[in-house]
Amino acid sequence: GGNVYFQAVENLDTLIDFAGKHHWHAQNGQPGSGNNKHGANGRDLVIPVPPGTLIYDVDFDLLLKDLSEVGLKVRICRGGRGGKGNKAFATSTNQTPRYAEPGKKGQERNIQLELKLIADVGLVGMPNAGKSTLISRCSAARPKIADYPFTTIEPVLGIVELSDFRRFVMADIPGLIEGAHNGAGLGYEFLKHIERTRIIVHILDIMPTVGSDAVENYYGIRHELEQYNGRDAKIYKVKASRDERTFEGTIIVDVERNLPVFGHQKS
Ligand SMILES: Nc1nc2c(ncn2[C@@H]2O[C@H](COP(=O)(O)OP(=O)(O)OP(=O)(O)O)[C@@H](O)[C@H]2O)c(=O)[nH]1
Ligand SMILES: [Mg+2]
Repeated sequence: GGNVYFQAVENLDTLIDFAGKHHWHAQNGQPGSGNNKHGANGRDLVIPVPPGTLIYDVDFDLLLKDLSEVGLKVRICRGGRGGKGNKAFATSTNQTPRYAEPGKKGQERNIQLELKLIADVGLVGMPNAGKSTLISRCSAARPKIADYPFTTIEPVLGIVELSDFRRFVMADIPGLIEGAHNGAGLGYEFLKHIERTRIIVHILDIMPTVGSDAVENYYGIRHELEQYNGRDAKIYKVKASRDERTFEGTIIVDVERNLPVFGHQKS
């Protein structure tokens, strides 16, 4: 029978098609037959996954492969050997046996997929801060944007083209909430996506909803990131979002004074 592979391909950025349980098998090989025919090989099955997918063997709790780049491929199951043709069973007394071997059974395995996105820049922030809005303005990605928290429930990748033909990949990550590093919300699921981004951009709403404070939110998100994997806080940038200018000075000044780094404001 055929082998089963996973391969990282371009243009896939979620494992959404793999939600729940799936069962794949490669084409069966053909049994051997008379006329000294060895059974035909089954075709291989190659299952495309997004780059950044980690392939685990569930039963052995073992990482088989980190498909961290487009093109990388891992064989997870070997197909069974084809059946031998009748000649293989010939003896001195029986030159043309009427027996040919059926194919051998292929390998079976329980596999789990985990995605850790590969991006240059990861956008983090509280739910509803404006992350999806930003990625939709600077890339062709069109995640849903709405005025309520947890609009984005799956990470989204966008390619940002720069004027000199350089480009980088930006990841819009679902909103983080307090306790995310312990799994609050879908925290852990989301945080793992920024493990491999080179830069983390923190989107901060400086006029958050009543009962929420911008400076507290800023430190809250930083705390989650630090607790999660202790990434250097210095690389965080802050972008103020919302209609900053419409507010009478005080809030902005207050936020600016209380934040260590301040990126550019919306013009
Ligand atoms: N006025 C103003 N509104 C903004 C700005 N950025 C985003 N919004 C609005 O804020 C709301 C939330 O924006 P999203 O981009 O969906 O926020 P998000 O951070 O992706 O939210 P989640 O996916 O829920 O985590 C939407 O109604 C946007 O139109 C901004 O810079 N100024
Ligand atoms: Mg969003």
